[in-house]
Amino acid sequence: MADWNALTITSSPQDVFIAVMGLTGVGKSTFVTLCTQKEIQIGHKLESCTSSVSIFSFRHKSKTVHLIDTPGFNDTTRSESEVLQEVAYWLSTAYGKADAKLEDRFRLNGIVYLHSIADVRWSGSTRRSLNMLRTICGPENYDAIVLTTTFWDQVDRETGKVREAQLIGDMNKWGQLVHTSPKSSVRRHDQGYKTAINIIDGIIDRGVKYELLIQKELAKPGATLHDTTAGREAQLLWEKDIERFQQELGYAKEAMKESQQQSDGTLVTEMARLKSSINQGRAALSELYLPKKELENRWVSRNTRDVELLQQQIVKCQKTIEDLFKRSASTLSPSSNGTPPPAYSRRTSDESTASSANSLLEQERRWKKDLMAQKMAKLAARSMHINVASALFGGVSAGVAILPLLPYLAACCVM
Ligand SMILES: Nc1nc2c(ncn2[C@@H]2O[C@H](COP(=O)(O)OP(=O)(O)OP(=O)(O)O)[C@@H](O)[C@H]2O)c(=O)[nH]1
Ligand SMILES: [Mg+2]
Repeated sequence: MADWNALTITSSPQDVFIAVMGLTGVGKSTFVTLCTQKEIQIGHKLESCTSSVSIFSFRHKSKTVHLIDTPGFNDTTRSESEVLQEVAYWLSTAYGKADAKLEDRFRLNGIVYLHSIADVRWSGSTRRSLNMLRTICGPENYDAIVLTTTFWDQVDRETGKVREAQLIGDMNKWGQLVHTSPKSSVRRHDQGYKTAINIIDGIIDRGVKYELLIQKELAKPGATLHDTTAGREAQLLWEKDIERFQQELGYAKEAMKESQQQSDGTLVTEMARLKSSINQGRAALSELYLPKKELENRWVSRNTRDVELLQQQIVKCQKTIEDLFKRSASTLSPSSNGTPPPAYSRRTSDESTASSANSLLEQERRWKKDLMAQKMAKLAARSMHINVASALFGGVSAGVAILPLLPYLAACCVM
C-alpha cells in the first residue's frame, strides 16, 4: 500500500489549476504533454488513453501550473455515467464541504475545452459533451472556458475557418457560450508549444479562480448527482436514450414476428444489444442517487486499480529494458575467452542487430517514462483529493493548500 502522505508537498496558494476537457481523441493529453514539455506520449501507446483524472504539473513564469487531464464523455472503455461520476466526485471532493473557507477550497483558474476542427459532423457525442461542460461549469462561469480547436493540420485553412465560424455562430453549438455574458473565449491550437502555452498564459494573466456550479451544488449536505444541474441534464439524456431503445426493441420484436423465424440471428443479436443498453441506461439513472461515500469508494478503488496496472506495466517494461540491454551489450562486446573477433560480414550483421536492439531499448525507456509519468499523475490526483480532505477536516491551517508530487514528477523526468 502506498504511503500517500509521503507523496505530498505544500504548495503556494498562487498555484494555477486548469482542467483540460473534451471528447476522446481531440488531443487533451497531447496538449498537456506539450505544456509540461515532458517526453510523455499519452494516447499513442496505451489502448484506453486517459480513463481517469490525472494531474500533470510544471513550472511556468515562476508559478506552478497543474493541468488536470480528464477522460472524455464518449470514452470507449467507460460509460457516460462513470465519467460524470469521476469528474464530479473529484471536483467536489477537492472543493470541500459547504462550510469550508473559500481560501481552502480547490478552485480552477480555467478550463481548456478542446474540439477537433477536423470533425465534419456535429455528432450526438459532441452535443452531449458540450452540455456536460455547460452544466458542470454553470453560466456564471462561462468565461472560465477556453474553447480551443485542434487538428488544424487535418483541414485546409479556409475550411477550418468556415467550421470555426459555424461553431461560434450557431446558438446550439458554441454560440450559447460565446454570445452571453460572461462569455467563453475561442482559441486555435496547432500542436505547437507556442499556441498551447499562449492559452495557459491567457488563463494565468486573468488571475481569477472559479467555483464551478457542480462544486457548489455537491457541497450541500447529502447532495447527490441528481441534485446537480449536470446530473439532471444527464438524466434527461439517458431517459431519452431508454425511450429510443425501447421503441427500437418494439420494432425488432415486430420484425421478428413478421419474419416468422424465431431464431433470426441478426434480430436476436440486435434485441440483446437493445435490452442491454436499456439496462445500462436504467443503472445510470439510479446511480445519480448514489451517496458521496459510495462515489468515493468507487473512485478510490478505480484510482488504485489504475495505479497498480501502471505499476505492473512499469515492471514489465523494466524487464524488457534489462533483456534488451543485455542483448545489445553482448552482441558487440569482445569475446571473453580470447577467440578472434568475428569476420567483417558477421560483425556488420551483429552491429545492425545491436543498433536495432538499441533503438528498441530507447523506445522502451521512453515508454517506461511515459508510464511512470502517468502513474505519478494518478497518484497526484489521489493525493490531492486526500489532502484537500484532510486540510479541510484535519485542522491544517487555513490558506495552505497541500498539493502533490512535484518531486516525484521531477524524478520521472530524469529516468
Ligand atoms: N493530426 C493531429 N493529430 C493530433 C492532434 N492532437 C492530437 N493528435 C493525435 O491524436 C491522438 C489522440 O490524442 P490524445 O492527446 O491522446 O487525445 P485525448 O483527448 O487525450 O484522448 P483520450 O485520452 O482518449 O480522451 C494521438 O495520436 C495524438 O498524437 C492534432 O492537432 N493533429
Ligand atoms: Mg488523454
